[in-house]
Amino acid sequence: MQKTVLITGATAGFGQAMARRYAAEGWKIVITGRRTERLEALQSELAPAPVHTLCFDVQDKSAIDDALAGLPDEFAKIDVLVNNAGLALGLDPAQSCDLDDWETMIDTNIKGLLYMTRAILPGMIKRKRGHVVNLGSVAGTYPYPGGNCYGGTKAFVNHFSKNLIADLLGTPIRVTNIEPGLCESEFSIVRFGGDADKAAGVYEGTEPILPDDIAEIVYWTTALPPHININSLEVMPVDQGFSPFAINRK
Ligand code: NDP
Ligand code: 8X3
Repeated sequence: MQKTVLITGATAGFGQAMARRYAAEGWKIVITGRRTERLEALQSELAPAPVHTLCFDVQDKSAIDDALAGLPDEFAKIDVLVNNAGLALGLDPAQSCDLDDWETMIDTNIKGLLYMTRAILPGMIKRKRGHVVNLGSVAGTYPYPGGNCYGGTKAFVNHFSKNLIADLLGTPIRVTNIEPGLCESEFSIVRFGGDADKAAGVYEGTEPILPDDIAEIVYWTTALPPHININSLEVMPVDQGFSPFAINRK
C-alpha cells in the first residue's frame, strides 16, 4: 500500500529535503508552507510523484483545519506527520530581545505543532497506523546565550513528544523527536532577519549537517519495523561539541 506523508515547512531546508527523500521511496506527499511558488516549484520538480500542496501559516488554526478538510481523498489518510515548520528569531539576550519574536516562535514552534498534531492524530488512531515526527533541537536540551525562547519552544517539543507517547500507549501510533544541532539551511538567514553574510558565519570553517542528512534520519525512523519507536534522536556534526560551564569572575 502506498503510504502518505505530510511535511510542514517543505519550502526550504529540512522539509524540502524530506519531500525529495519520501518521493524517492514512492510515497504520496503533502507539502506545506507559506510560500506558494516554492511549493509549486517542488511539486513540479518531483513530478510525476504524487504531491499535493497546501499553503497555510501553521500559526492559524482555522487555516490548518480548512486546508486539511480540503485534502483530496487520495492524500487524506496521513501515515506520517512531520512537524518540521519552525524558526528561531534573533539571538539577543532575554532582557533586550524583541517580545514579538518570542510570540512568533511560540505561535509557530509550539502552537502550530500542537494544532497540526491535534488535527491529524484522531485519523491515525482510527486507521490504526501513524507516526508523528517532531523537529526539536539540541537547543531544547542545552542552554546557550540568546537561545532563551527558541530553546524553550524546543524543550516544549521534547516534553510534549514524550507525553504523546504516554497518551498513545496501547495504540500503534509512533512519536519521534529529532533533535539536531548545527545544520546549514535557511534557518540562520531567518534567525538574522535575512542577513545571509551573518548566517554564513555560523557555519564558516565547519562541516555542518545538511538538510539531506536530516531527511535520511527522519525517513529511517519512519521506515523501521512498526514495533520500534525511536523516542528521540539527538544529532550533531562531528565539528560540534560542548563547552564547560561559563563562570563570571569578579
Ligand atoms: P528553514 O528556515 O530552512 O525552513 C523552515 C521551514 O519552516 C520553511 O519551509 C518555512 O516555510 C516553514 N515555516 C516557518 N514558519 C512557518 C509558519 N508560520 N507557517 C508555515 N510554515 C512555516 O529551516 P530548517 O529546515 O533548518 O528548520 C526546520 C525545523 O528544524 C525547524 O523547526 C527548526 O527549528 C528545526 N531545527 C533546525 C536546525 C538548524 O540548525 N537548521 C537545528 C535544529 C532544529 P515558509 O517560510 O514558506 O512558510
Ligand atoms: C537549531 C540549532 O544550536 O542554533 O535548533 O539552536 S541551534
